[in-house]
Amino acid sequence: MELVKKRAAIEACKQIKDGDIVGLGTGSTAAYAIKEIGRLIRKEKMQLYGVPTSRQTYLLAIENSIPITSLRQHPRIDIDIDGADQIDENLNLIKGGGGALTREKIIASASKEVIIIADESKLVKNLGKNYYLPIEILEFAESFVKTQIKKIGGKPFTRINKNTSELYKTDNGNIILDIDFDIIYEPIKLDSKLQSIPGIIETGLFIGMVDKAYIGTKTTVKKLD
Ligand code: A5P
Repeated sequence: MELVKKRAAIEACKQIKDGDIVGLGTGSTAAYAIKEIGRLIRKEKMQLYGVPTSRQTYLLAIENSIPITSLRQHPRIDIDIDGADQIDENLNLIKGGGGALTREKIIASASKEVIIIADESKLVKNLGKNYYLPIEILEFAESFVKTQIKKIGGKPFTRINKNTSELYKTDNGNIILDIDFDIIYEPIKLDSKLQSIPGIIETGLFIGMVDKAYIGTKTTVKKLD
């Protein structure tokens, strides 16, 4: 599995050009891309700057000698390479398993090209089956948001930090709800319903944002456009 993720990441990194500002995704697959970007800088002498999507990614980028920049300095990112939790046949995604969905969505939206890297277990016919949809919300609004979500057919669970058994907090100081919607047949409709609930900061539905996906299999890397 690790080799499969690594292969997909290395293949995707071939799309990076000298001088690029690169969005750095979060998660175990994106970590392989970050290591490869570090190698491109050190060994291939490419001049690249990274915009991290989480604190965890920021630390990994520093460890791999990637010069860090920000959206303030570079509002337009050339290429974003990130992982996903589920990918449907239209390259719509569920993201947020690692809790970084809000910054990940901002970086993806600010990027000229978005490339998703994953192993083939992430490919699904419909989003939502066997994976709860993460959303980032204000802790203040927790009970209100949960009530509204139940009204539209979801079962929300507040994410707990497994290490501390306390509420899981995002890099932005907010909390995450993981919602069981069963199969999400109409992701666009669901996303707009969720976006209209006050207190929800961002949803893990990434719709129409992805240009390409590199899917690692045991034998090859499939490229989906
Ligand atoms: C982070 O918030 C997520 O969106 C990740 O991109 C996602 O969880 C993928 O992680 P893995 O590559 O570790 O499966």
